[in-house]
Amino acid sequence: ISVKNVHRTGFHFQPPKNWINDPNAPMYYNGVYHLFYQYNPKGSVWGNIVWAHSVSKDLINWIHLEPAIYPSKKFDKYGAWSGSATILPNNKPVILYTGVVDSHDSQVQNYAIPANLSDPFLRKWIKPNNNPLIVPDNSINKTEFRDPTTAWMGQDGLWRIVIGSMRKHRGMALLYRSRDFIKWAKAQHPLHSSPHTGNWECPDFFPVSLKNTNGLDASYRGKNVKHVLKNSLDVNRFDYYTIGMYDTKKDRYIPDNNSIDGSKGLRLDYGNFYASKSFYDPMKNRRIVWGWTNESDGLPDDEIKKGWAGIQAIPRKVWLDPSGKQLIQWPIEELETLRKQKIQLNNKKLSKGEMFEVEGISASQADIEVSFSFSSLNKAEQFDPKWADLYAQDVCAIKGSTIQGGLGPFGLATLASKNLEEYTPVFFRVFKAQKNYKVLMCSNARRSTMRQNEAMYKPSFAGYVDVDLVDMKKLSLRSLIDNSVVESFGAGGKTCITSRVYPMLAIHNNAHLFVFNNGSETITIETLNAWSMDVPKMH
Ligand code: DQQ
Repeated sequence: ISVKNVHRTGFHFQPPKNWINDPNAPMYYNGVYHLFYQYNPKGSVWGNIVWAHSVSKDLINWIHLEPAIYPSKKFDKYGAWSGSATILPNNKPVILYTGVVDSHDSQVQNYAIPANLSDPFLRKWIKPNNNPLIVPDNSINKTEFRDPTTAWMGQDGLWRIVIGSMRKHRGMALLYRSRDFIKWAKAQHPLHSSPHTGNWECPDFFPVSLKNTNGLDASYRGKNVKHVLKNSLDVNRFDYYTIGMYDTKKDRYIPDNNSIDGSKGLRLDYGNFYASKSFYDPMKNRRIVWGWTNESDGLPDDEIKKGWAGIQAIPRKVWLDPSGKQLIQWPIEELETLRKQKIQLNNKKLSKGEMFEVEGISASQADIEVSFSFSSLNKAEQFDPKWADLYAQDVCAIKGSTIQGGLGPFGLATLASKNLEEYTPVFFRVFKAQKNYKVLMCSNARRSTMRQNEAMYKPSFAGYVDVDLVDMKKLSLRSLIDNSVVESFGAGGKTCITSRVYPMLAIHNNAHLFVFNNGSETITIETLNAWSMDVPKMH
C-alpha cells in the first residue's frame, strides 16, 4: 500500500482523488439522494472550486458524476462556492449558490436548475442568464456574503433564505424574501446576529419536532416545534448551534435563554467537523446532517503527496433531545448494512488499571457500540473550579487518558499499535463539581502517531456530556473507526467528536482495539458489540 492510500478511508465519503470541502445542497429527489460538494478538480489543496456531484440510493454507495456547477460566467468566474437546494412545490429542484466575481473574492448569489428533469441523476445543471439573483447592497461586506440556505416559505407565501455575513465582527444570518424565487429583497433585520462571533459561514436554519425524532421540512409550520440555527465560525472552524423560537411575525429567530451564540455555545461536533448542512429526507421522514472533516496531517505537502484531502463525515440523523436543550445525532441506519464480522461481550468487569483487547474484528475499519456501568459516583474526582473557564478540550489536555482518576478515565483505545506506541483514546472522565457531576468525553489525538512532524495537528478534542448519572449509572459510546478517522457518539449521540489521525504502525491489519479503565472505580462493560466494516461502492 502506497503512502497515498494508507490513510484513505474505507466507508466514509470520498472521491477517488483531489481536495474536497463543504457538503453542498444535499437533497432527495425522485428516489435518488444527491450530494454536491466543494471540489478542486486540479489538485489536492483548496482552489479552482467547482461543485462536484455524487448520487446514491442509500447514502452509503455512491456514483460520482461530472461536476454540476463550475465557474464559467461573469457571475461565478472566480469560484462556485457553497449553497443549498430547495425543492419547489411543483417538484422542481433549484440550487442557490455563491458566485465569486473577482479576484478579491467579491460574492453574489446565483441559482442553477436541472437541464433535464427526466434524467434520474440530474447530471446537467443550467445557470440561467438572469443571474446573479442577489448582489450585496452598500451595507454588506461583499467579501463576507455567502452560503445561501435552503429556502422556506412563510404563511404569506413568500420564500425566505438566509445568507451568512458579518459586520464589524458581528456574525449574522441576513434574511431575504421572494415571491417568485427570482426577485429577492433583503429584510430590514437579519434573522439573527451576534456580536464578536466573526463571519458566519454555511448557516443552516431548520425546524425540529418537540414530539418525536422525525424530521421536518424547512417550510413546516405547525405547533410543537423549535428551530435550530447553526453557523460555522470562521474564527475557529467549528460548527455551533442554538435552539430557539422562530417568531414568524417579526421574522426573527430568538435563541432560548440557555442557548449561547458563538464559541461558548453548543457544537454539532467537538472535533474536526465543519461547514455542515442538513436536509429533510421525505423518504424516511428524518433530517440528516452532513459535515466536512478536513485533513490534520499538517503541511500542504502531505496533501500533495497523498493526492487527496478531505472526507465527509458519516451522514447523521438529527433531532431534538426530549429536554429541548440540545440536538441528538446518530449515524444513519443505512450504515449498519456495512457491518460484517461481529463480536459481542457482556458483563465484563474492568478494575483499576485494567485493559483488554477486542479481538476478532478489523480494528482499522470498525463500528463499536459499548455501554459502561458503575455502581457508585463516590470516586468521581473533584472538578477544579479553575477549569470552569476553560474549554473541555483544555481539561482533556490536562487530565488525559493515562493519568489515574476516580470514575474514569475509561473507554476505547482506537487505532492502537500492539504495544501502544500509538493510540487514539476515546473516553469518559467523571468529575464532581460544586452542584453537579461533569462528564467529560475526550477523543485525544496526542498519541495517535509516531510520526515526527511539527505541523501535524493532534488536538485533545473534548466536550461535556449532559447526562444524569445519579439516576442511571451508565454511559454509552459508539465509535466509527475508519483508518484515519475516529467518529464518536457519546450517550446515544448527545456529544459527538470526530478526530483525524495518521498512525504509522496501527494501520490495516496492524491496528488494534482495546478497552481500558484508568480510574479506581470498577467499570462494567454491560455490552460491547463490534463489527468489521465493509467498503461500499464509490466510483
Ligand atoms: N467554504 C466555501 C465557502 C464557505 C467555506 C468555499 C466554508 O462558501 O464559506 O469553498 O468552509
